[in-house]
Amino acid sequence: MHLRSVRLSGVAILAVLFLALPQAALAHAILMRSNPAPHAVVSGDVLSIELHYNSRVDGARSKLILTGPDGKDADLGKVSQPAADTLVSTATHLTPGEYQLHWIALAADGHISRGAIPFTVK
Ligand SMILES: [Cu+2]
Repeated sequence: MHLRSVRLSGVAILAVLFLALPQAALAHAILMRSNPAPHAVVSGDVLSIELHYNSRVDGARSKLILTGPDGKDADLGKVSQPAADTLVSTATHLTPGEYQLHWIALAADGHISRGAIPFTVK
């Protein structure tokens, strides 16, 4: 029983690899680096947000949402693109506390990916 499940998971891993490879070739958007970096501590009430992906992203169909210390979500609105693989925005009126920057990005291959960056305003 144990051997059988090990073999099954080996097959499952191969299946995942075969499914994942063509998608990687189609450039699904993966976040490479960001400002703020995850778990960064920043100061001031204005923050420049910059997200760099591994592929082209569609800024008009991507979204940045900031969850504040009060737990409320704020859509950061228009996202600009100084480069095809970059999303840029600005958060204002920040008060000290814990934040989560949620991003939703539409890649050139039509796939949507998402993530969250926790950071602190001191
Ligand atoms: Cu993809």
